[in-house]
Amino acid sequence: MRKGKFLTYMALGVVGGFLAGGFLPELSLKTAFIGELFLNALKMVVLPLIIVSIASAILNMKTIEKFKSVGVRALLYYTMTTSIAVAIGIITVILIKPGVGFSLNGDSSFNREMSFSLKELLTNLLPPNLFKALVDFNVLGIIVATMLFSLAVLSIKWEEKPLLHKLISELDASILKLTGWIINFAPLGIFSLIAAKVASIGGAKAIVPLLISLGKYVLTVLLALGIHAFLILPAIYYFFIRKNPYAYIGKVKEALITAFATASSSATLPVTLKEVVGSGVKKTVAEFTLPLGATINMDGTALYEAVAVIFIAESYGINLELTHYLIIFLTATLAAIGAAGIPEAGLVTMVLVLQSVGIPVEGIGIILAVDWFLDRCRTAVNVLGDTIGAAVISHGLEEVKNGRVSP
Ligand code: DAS
Repeated sequence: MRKGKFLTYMALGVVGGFLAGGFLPELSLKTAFIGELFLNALKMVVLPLIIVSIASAILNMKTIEKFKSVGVRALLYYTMTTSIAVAIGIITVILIKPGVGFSLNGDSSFNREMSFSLKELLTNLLPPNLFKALVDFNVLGIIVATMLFSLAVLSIKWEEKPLLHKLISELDASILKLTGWIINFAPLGIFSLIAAKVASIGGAKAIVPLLISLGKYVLTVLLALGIHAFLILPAIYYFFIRKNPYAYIGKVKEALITAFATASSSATLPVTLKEVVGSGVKKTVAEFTLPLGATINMDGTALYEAVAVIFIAESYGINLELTHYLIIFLTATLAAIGAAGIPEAGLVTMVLVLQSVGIPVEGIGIILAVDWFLDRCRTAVNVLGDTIGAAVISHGLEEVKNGRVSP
């Protein structure tokens, strides 16, 4: 569906959802199954999306040597910055509490007793039964298994095996195509979810409190994204490169604007590549790290998923404990690694984070009204993280090459 039309339909879905939920509550509740269908479609595609997204990122490293020389550095750097982003998000939403005071009715069958044992977490790293890992949504085990299998394929020089290369490339393309179809369904799904949600929380009289709560939520996300984008990432750039980070950000501003306009890190890639290389980052490093980053380095998405999930919990009146925050921290970081660089990918993978702590997935219905806007903001932060990552990794490799630091 064309971008402009999609946006129009999304706006119609949001406005229509509020009006229908406010003034036709019975009908809205009767047609809630349409929204359920949309959520089921998101749940259906989220694991295949995560698997092919990570596999293609690793396989596009071409050789195991490249993985060892640059890939490991990049993965460690991306994990560090994404974890920091999630921490920023969690701290910001805990301090502001945008969802507190606004009560969502509905069956929040929230499992309070959540065990977070480090031992269990580590044993889940290598799932003894892959099918059970998929059924149990063991995100960590699925991601580790995907990485290991992908590295094995990388090590047998898959690029020289046309059949295998074609199979994997086509699989990646088809899952992204399916995800795109589901996202095209979003305006109708959003209409139904918002209408049912507004109807279930009191109809017309609930619209204003919901909009106020959403306003606080948007400000919370923007504040957290702003802290990460304009304080943390520049500080990381300066820490490694000792140059003015804001001068560098000025050189890549076209990529950030394109990311906001397209809501897609992958679609922005050509602009990102041109500007990063134009800023002086080595071409070979940029051509390696930027496509990788566009797929697995999503600081904005990870931060956003943590804030959104905690906001939904607050809106349900769910009091999270430390264990839940730890699980949200981990799954938001991992889910973002699996999100693809396409519009609304963060909405798809957020299903995992909600399910990891037993928060009702239909709670997504209250944030859909503003997700089309926040998707743009988080995509711009994702791309900023990729550009800074490329510069830092390139600088680090130069330092190793010049013998100033040990490899
Ligand atoms: N739109 C995604 C991207 O392209 C981010 C997201 O959906 O969270 O980076």
